[in-house]
Amino acid sequence: MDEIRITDLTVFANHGVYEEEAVLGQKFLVSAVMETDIRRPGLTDSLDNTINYGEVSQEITRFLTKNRFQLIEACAEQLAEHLLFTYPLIRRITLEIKKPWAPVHLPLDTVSVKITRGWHTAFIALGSNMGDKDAHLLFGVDELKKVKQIQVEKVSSFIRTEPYGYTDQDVFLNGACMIRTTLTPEELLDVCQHIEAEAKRVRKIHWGPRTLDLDVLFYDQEIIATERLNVPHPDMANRDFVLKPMAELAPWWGHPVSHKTMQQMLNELNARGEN
Ligand code: A4P
Ligand code: MG
Repeated sequence: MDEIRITDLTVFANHGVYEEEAVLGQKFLVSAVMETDIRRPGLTDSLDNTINYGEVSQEITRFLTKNRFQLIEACAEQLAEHLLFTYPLIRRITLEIKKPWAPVHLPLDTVSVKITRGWHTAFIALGSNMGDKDAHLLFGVDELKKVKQIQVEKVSSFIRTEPYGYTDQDVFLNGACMIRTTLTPEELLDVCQHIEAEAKRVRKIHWGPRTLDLDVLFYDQEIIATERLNVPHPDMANRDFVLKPMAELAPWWGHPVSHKTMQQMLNELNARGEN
């Protein structure tokens, strides 16, 4: 990916754990490597198509002088997020914040933190088989939209599907959405579970117990297997209620393990069904 770089921008600000640092202030050096597509501004020679590094430098200065943090870790984390939200053309940013002459009573040059943050593409499955299923799925999408770190890019059609697995239950309404997020996979799961809990609470009042199911289907091309999280969501090769919405949203999307596209996986499942 192409890069625009700002190196060692000096900002005088008041971050630090010690009272003296807050009162006296000190110098911070900020470097940013912004990953962005330079092809278009390169060909058009127009500032409208790119990230204005002068503006970004002003914004970094404004952000670091307006806010006060104890840790340079917090400075970096929150500045990175702020820049990603403010400049949509930044896909990924590596930020380094150096503190020259940090007060540790030893002769060091600088201490610094360096982080890389960016936008990730993820897919969330939506499912409901109780009460006003349409309303439940729409509630799920609306709640995802409310999260600052999530941009819902596409929502599939909602389709009626026969229950899979435990079949002695009502038909499902299923769908999926494609999102852009700065959240980690675990944080995204937390959001999904929080929304499920909210939906449950709402339903207790209006439509009885349960059910909104939000599953993380994909997170970029990552393969995750932890106690809490399995991504890509296992068993999707056998589930048309996952593959149909996925093939509608992103038929070209590749499964990171099998390397088959969503359209291919759906075709194969349909072919098996016809045998
Ligand atoms: N978990 C692990 N990986 C993930 C992930 N990628 N996304 C863990 C979300 N959660 C993940 O989930 C149980 C646990 O899975 C969580 O604690 C989480 O840490 P849950 O939502 O509490 O329960 P669940 O979804 O009912 O269970 P499970 O095992 O995930 O069931 P499935 O596989 O999701 O199946 N038939 C049709 N037609 N349509 C459906 O939507 N859904 C199910 C549920 C069965 N049959 C269906 C449908
Ligand atoms: Mg689930």
